[in-house]
Amino acid sequence: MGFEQAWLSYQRREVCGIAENITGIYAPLQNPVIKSGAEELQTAFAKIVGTRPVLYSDSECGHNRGSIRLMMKEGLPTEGYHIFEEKGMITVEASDANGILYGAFELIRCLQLGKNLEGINLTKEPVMPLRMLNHWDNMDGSIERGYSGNSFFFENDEILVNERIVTYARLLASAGINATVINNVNVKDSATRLITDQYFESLNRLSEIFARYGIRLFLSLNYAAPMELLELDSADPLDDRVRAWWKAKMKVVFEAVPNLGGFLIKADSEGRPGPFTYNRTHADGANMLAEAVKPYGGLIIWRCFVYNCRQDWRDRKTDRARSGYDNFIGLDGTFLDNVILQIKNGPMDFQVREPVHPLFGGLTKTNQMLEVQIAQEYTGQQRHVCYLIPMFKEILNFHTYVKGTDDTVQDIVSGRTFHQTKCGIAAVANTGNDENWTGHDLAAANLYGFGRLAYEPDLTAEEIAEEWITLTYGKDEEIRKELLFILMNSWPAYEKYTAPLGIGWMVNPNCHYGPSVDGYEYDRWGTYHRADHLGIGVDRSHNGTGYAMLYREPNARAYDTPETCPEELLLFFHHVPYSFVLKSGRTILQHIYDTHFEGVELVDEMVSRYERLKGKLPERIYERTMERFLHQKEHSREWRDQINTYFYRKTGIADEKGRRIY
Ligand code: GCW
Repeated sequence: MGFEQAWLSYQRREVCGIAENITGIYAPLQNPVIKSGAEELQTAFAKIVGTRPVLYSDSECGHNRGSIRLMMKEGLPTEGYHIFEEKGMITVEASDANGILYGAFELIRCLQLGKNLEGINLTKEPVMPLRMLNHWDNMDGSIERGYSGNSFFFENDEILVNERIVTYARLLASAGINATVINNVNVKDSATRLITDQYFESLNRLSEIFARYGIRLFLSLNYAAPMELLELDSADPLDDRVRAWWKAKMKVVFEAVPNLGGFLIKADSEGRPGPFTYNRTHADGANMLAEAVKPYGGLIIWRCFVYNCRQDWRDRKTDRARSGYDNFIGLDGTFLDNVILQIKNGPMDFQVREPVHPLFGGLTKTNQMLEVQIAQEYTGQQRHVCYLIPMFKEILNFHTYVKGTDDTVQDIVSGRTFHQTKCGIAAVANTGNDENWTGHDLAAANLYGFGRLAYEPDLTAEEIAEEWITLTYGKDEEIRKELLFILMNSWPAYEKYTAPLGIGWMVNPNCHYGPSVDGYEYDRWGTYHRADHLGIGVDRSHNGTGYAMLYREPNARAYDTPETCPEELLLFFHHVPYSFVLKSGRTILQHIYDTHFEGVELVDEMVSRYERLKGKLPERIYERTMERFLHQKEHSREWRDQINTYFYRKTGIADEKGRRIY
């Protein structure tokens, strides 16, 4: 067993009486999504309970003890479901097919978790309308920032349609994910041609598999496609020829691939083309495309990750953190209704700690989506364990003060604050063609967790982790306890032994892996820590770049002074002397030393806890995970020592506790 089915790798479990007695599943099987749900239940019962209920293509089974019925019922919330048991019969009802599918997977989850189905009565509805993955897969099979092998969507400029795609769709649906973008936002070469007839047939087949699991296929789009496909000499969004070209193009595309949900666009960012070339705004660009896809119900998801990547490190006025906000805030209210702005969780780039992006709470008249990254580009690249759901929860729970005092990022992207339905959450995916999907076995908790969080953000990070552990490894108290400890301590540990107090980066350029304190310090990417022998940090207060003032009160005021700034973000917002004293009574310098030693100790503790599972987990899985832990152990020491030594050499001040610093 190599966990080819991840958390759907069913094993026999002890189940309650009702589950054992199920012999029939009644459902309107003519609906392909409901059929998937019914078949999933059938397979799960066969493998978990050891019985194989018969499928009947009628949901009207009367009242049949020992049956499950899946039925449509009006009035329930979109993609939600109601499950209940009565006299030995289990009913899953929903107002749409996705709701039924999610209800079926919920029942399977109950089986896997060993829950008693007797008297079950459960109503759920997804909080985020769009629950989406963004793959950064290239058509040559490589994956940008991919840490679990190659793409399973593409190889040699061809689209792959095979069994793995089906398992992929099952995994996503079981976690509640309903949309996916399969190609990299950096659209180049053959990927530009995905909107030509060269690829329609395979795309259509792919989209049909996804559709059976309630997942909508999206593509990343090359903004300059009319030029790169050699059909026009411009991509000016206000040029009538360009607008007509896109309209005609979208007609062809949607006719050929009717299940397509729309497009994701990275424009004017890191060398990608965009409307700036023609002195047009991002609203001009997005709206042109939105008009073209509107007749087909298509969405345009436009990324706000726009900044100057040719900065001069000597320049202290330009602040990359400001750029997303500055580029988009003035456009609020000018986007068409089928445009969604997709905003990274923080203003920089998926660091282990960042403030929440100020566009959340800034924008009030625009559809918005949160972008997080489960590919651990800056958080250990799926070689270090780093369970990110606690971070995502902090982000979702951040108070923006855009409307009253209670309003959070979650309220905005769930559509509650501004009464929107075109919104949600996307994660840069962490999958590849590795046998276990995510390279590190424990990184699958981020994939599963992301979907669960998007559907039910009120679940705690612990609840999600526990669920994932039991689904994956079975019900065993020791496994649950040790893996839960590891997962829940992994993000705090990573934060402790890497860049301190919100400053971020300090990684090797390009690959973004491993410590290099000054790696980006004199580079063009706008990512500086400004450390000298006296102090460290970037002044983003009103005296500095003014970034802190982009937030609504009371956030702006709190961020603006070192004394009131949340300490975990202190160096992000302020340049302070090493002697600055934190609430703990420690100086910044001592805090850096201490946390770096603590981080490594925590890793050691995680590893020794994992060792206790030897003999309990399947050997191959135990060994391959252990291999990664051993690397993390060594590599966390490298981080600790490089960072501690750097600051020791800058300051000449020794560790109060006399520990070894090189
Ligand atoms: O910082 C960057 C990553 C790039 C990525 C980019 C983005 C897809 O290092 O690899 O490009 O973020 O989000 O567009």
